[in-house]
Amino acid sequence: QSNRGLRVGFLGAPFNKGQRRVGVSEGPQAVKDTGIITSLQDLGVDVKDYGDVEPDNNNNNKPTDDAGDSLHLGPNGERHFEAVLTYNQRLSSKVGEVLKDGRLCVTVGGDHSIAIGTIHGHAHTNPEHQVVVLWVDAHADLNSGTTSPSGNMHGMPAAFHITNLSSRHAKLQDGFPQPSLATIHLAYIGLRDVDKGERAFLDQLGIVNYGMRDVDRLGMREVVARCLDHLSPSTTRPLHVSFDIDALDPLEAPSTGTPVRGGLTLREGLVVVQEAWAGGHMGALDLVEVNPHLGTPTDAAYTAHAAKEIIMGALVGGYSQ
Ligand code: 6HN
Ligand code: MN
Ligand code: MN
Ligand code: MN
Repeated sequence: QSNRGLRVGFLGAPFNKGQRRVGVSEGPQAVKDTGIITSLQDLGVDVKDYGDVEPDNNNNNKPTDDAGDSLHLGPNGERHFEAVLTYNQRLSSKVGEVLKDGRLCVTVGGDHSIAIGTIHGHAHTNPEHQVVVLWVDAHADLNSGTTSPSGNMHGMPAAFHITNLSSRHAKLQDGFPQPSLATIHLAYIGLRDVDKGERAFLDQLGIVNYGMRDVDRLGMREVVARCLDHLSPSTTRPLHVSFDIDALDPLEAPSTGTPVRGGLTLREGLVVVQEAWAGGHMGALDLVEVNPHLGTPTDAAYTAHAAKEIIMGALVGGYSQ
């Protein structure tokens, strides 16, 4: 497979209000600082940088639970409910723009609440196509306001897209975000910190999910093969990969807000994205939760490098390994 002809659009989503830690809004710049765009161009990929979708107000990157900063809770205690949704509505349009330009859309976060907008944009740009989603994460991000232990909306984005769950969330006045996925259109890899309410949704709805024990028993090649077989991406079923860097073990990606030990090696993460690449039909990729403020500068650079490797693996497969 040659990279010639591959057209990619890069979007930064420096958004931090889906969680409480400073610095995740600097994720896009940290990943760009790895030289990823030049590296892709060197491999013959046509990359266009669309810049950042700027939040209206990131509070100058102050802690999002700072005293004096109004939380603007949603009807079920979702923190910064309206700020998260209005940002994602703009992000969704921008993702649509990139896709309409005929480019695979890579969105670098920012916290994982940005997947409300990226998946919405992907799903609604081609409404006759059914987007299918591979969610790679230590967490299921399937909470509703009522099941969430934290109120942080980065723990909720998947739930907005599932038709059977979206009614648990309030919407903006104009109905945003409209759900786009049946339960069979989503599969998880890497889970190891799932909340009680999320586990109940996974079980009740029968959502395909492979946790770390499954990876141990089956091996990653088998796990990803089963997920792709289930989702069966095609020309008319574009694949959306939403990759939370905390799917990787904290030894591989220390600079992230909700690290959970016992995670994927970088090699296992690469198996996921390289197999997704090999199958073709990837329409969009999210890479989220890189927080260069956490850990040492060495940790931050190491984490950004892991993010670069994952993105490159998804776009150009085993380009060097
Ligand atoms: N992420 N399940 C926890 C919560 O607060 O809902 C953690 C969510 C983490 C979200 O890592 O994208
Ligand atoms: Mn705030
Ligand atoms: Mn996570
Ligand atoms: Mn996540």
